[in-house]
Amino acid sequence: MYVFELPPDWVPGDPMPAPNPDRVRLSLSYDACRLRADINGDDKVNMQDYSILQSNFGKCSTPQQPINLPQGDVNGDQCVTILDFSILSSEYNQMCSNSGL
Ligand SMILES: [Ca+2]
Ligand SMILES: [Ca+2]
Repeated sequence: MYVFELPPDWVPGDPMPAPNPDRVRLSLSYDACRLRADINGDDKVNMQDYSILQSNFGKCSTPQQPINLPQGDVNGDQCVTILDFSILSSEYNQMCSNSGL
């Protein structure tokens, strides 16, 4: 997420200043450290996520049963395949922390 800071002498009613590259800073937010393969949403990629993916492996969305991230579709193609497993493998044992960035 980018944050645009206003000049210190700007007052409400003034036209919005053009973005000044010196005043743009990168702000790390919760979303910036979100793990793609965190299937159950606990900010960690571990055996629990693996189990969910494994139990749905090979399934694709049907009108009756959609397949999304909570079922293990990490890359969003509506099927649980080796592609999802490879993303999970690359993030395995990682965790997302809000502090200390
Ligand atoms: Ca998880
Ligand atoms: Ca998928």
